[in-house]
Amino acid sequence: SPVPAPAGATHPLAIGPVGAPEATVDGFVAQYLRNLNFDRGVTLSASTANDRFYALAYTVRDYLVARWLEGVRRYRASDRKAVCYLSAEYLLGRQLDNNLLASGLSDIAAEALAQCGVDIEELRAQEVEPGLGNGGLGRLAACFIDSLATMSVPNVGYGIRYEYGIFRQTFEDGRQVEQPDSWLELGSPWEFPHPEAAQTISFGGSTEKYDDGGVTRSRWVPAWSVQAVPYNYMVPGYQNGRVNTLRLWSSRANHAFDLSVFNAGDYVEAVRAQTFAENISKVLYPEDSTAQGKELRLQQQYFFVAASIRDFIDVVLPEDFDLTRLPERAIFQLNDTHPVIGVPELMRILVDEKKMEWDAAWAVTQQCFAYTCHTLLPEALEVWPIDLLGRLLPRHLEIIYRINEEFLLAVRERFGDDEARIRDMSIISPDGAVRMAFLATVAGSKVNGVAELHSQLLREKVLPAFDEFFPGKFTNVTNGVTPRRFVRLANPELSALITEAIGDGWLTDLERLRELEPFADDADFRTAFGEMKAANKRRLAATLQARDGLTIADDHMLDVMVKRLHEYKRQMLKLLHIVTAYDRIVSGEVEASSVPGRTFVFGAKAAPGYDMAKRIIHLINAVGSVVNDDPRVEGRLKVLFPPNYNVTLAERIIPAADLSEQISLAGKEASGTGNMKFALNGALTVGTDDGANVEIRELVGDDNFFLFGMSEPEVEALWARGYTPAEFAEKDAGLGRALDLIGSGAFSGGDASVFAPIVSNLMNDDRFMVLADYTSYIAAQDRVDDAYTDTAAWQRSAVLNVARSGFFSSDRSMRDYIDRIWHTEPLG
Ligand code: F58
Repeated sequence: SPVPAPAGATHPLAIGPVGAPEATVDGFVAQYLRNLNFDRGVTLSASTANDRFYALAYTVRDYLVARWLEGVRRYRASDRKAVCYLSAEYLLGRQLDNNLLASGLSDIAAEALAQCGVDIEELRAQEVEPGLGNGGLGRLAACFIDSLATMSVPNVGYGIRYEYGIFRQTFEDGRQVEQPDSWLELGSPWEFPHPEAAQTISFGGSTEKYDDGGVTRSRWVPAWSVQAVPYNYMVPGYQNGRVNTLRLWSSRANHAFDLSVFNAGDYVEAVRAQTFAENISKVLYPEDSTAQGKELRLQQQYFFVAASIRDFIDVVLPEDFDLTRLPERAIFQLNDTHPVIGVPELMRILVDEKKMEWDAAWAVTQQCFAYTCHTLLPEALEVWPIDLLGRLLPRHLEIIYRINEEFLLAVRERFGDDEARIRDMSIISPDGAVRMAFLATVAGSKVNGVAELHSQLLREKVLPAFDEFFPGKFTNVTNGVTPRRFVRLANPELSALITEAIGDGWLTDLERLRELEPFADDADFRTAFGEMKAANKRRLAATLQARDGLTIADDHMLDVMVKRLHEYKRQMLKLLHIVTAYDRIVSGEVEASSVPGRTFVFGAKAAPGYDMAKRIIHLINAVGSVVNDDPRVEGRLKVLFPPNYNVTLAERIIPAADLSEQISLAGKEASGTGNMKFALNGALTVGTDDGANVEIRELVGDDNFFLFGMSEPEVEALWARGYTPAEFAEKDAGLGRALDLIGSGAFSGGDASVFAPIVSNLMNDDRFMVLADYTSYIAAQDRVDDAYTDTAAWQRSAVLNVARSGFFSSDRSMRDYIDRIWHTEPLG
């Protein structure tokens, strides 16, 4: 934050931020060399690639800083409401190109570095992406803050600066091995640490009542505390001169605390305490869809949320701000339940510290929070055992009890003493755990799902009693993705084609892609489009060659499934298709030479403790090595599984894809956002009616989408009738053979035991109904093969996918949140 000039400062430069360097090639060169010399302490000729990358990042930063500081100053002088986005994850991806693009410096930087004889490609490769998220949820947060900056909406993204982000995946004998992601090893040029602005965050202890001038009040007497050190990151809008802030917290030992132990003479204990404190922000939990009640996780959640709320109240808002008016200045958006402990924290601040009446505090709190739910899987809904929560945050537990008491009283007033209903709606579950989604729903001014179908199911199936009790509280905001990163940066060729056809402006008004529709019938445009795809495939081929030694054939259709490995996403269904295609060739049912060439690309990390997911990863690799090496296949089918799928790799793979696999069991994928990125890059989707696939299909049209599988009501009906997967294996001979091949050891050197658990799980349990959707999936894939032979028709569909996917910009998502949930305005 900008420090006001000391009283008595008379130099004109001391008043505001110092201006940015001149935005010319010469200006850039000078600043770049200055940074190399003064910041890295090296000359160009003696510099390492890391020095050169750092100096470049610092130079880009230098251009953005003045706008950033000016924006912060203007925001503070205004009385605008800010969006405080609370998210335990931000999956940012590399920053260099994004920041160059946002600041309009891409061409200047390229020319400047060329004049210095520096290879910008080499420097790009130096950047380690901050993988501070698991998957969709974390990437969504990153897209949202990009959009808010681009729309000039005041926003602070709050989160955790994990020292280790999502693990680095390697394969050993086809099995996943996790390595720590030490992304900070060479430093991180984009961050601004502020150790002097650390906050004290307390834990444990007990509560007590005390007499406050005749009023009995409660207060928390914590047992231990840590420091939360803010690290600021700039979030530049796209060429609009706006720069918002992402503030991530890092934990550090509390010096006062240390000292007492030092004085007691226990040096080792003091150091241990320090390590303990620093553990809080040490590592991102890699579970992507199960909520584990781990104490450290709750510590992380409270740590960042408490620091963030305090930061906004004490640092961002003016001193002595009247907190009854907090809703006019802040909306705390809860990205899933991870930050929900912020609800009792704000109550504690208002009631215990600011001595507000409970009802007044509750009115403020309810207006200040809104909650986004990202799942439907019951195992992903967070609950915290009351003993754990009470031990770590005793005062918060008391506050939660009181919130629940008053809420249930209101339920009784409305519905009478309907005990079953009371039990179903209680924030405290019958087995003694705090249901965080319930707490968020009771406290939030709005609750939203992330796609139409998901929001509907959330209302009708997961929280129907709450929907009835709080009419109008539930709403939908369909997810979106930032076109700056996922079209402009990831796919410059497509971007150039679009701009040539419809002019610029579409990058900040993505619905304008509609104007491309007529070009779908323009043969020249389609040819150019095909050349774009081919160029992107070559670029991907070069990346995979250099990165993993993998090769892709030019003339193959690229069929891509990239996302976290989870049974509900059904990578197994994709594998069964591949095994079937392989079986058709080796059994002689089809001639290899008549099979259209296809390369299947997987990217997927499995949660380290998720056994079945890890087995499936092993199976993908095993099928890959057999299929790729079998001469009978004549190279018509190829399976590639580059390890360590991340944002950087996504940016290469998505623009090259022909076919996008979105094949979750209907009713399980909340939205998906990869599905949107593929459609925007001109891949056709083969998908179920699930999550945002439904909206994609509605927009691009049935002719340009390969739909298969049961609908959500059909899934429900089959469950209700009783699902016996083995029956499906009997009915479809192809399915039976594929399962036999896997189960008999054909992909494990004859050792049937390796993959037998997968087959037995499918035959006997199959929670996500892979076998029930197999026949329909294979039929859809046969339609895909047919369609791909008609290049003109395929490309027409691909162009229409691009033209009709403008809705999926995260700018539109932000507009929806702003209009229906946040009621904020841009700061012009
Ligand atoms: C994802 N959730 C949804 N959770 O699965 C996906 O459908 C949706 O598009 C996306 O959110 C954005 O709304 C998701 O990524 C996680 O990674 C959590 C991490 C922390 C533990 C619980 C899951």
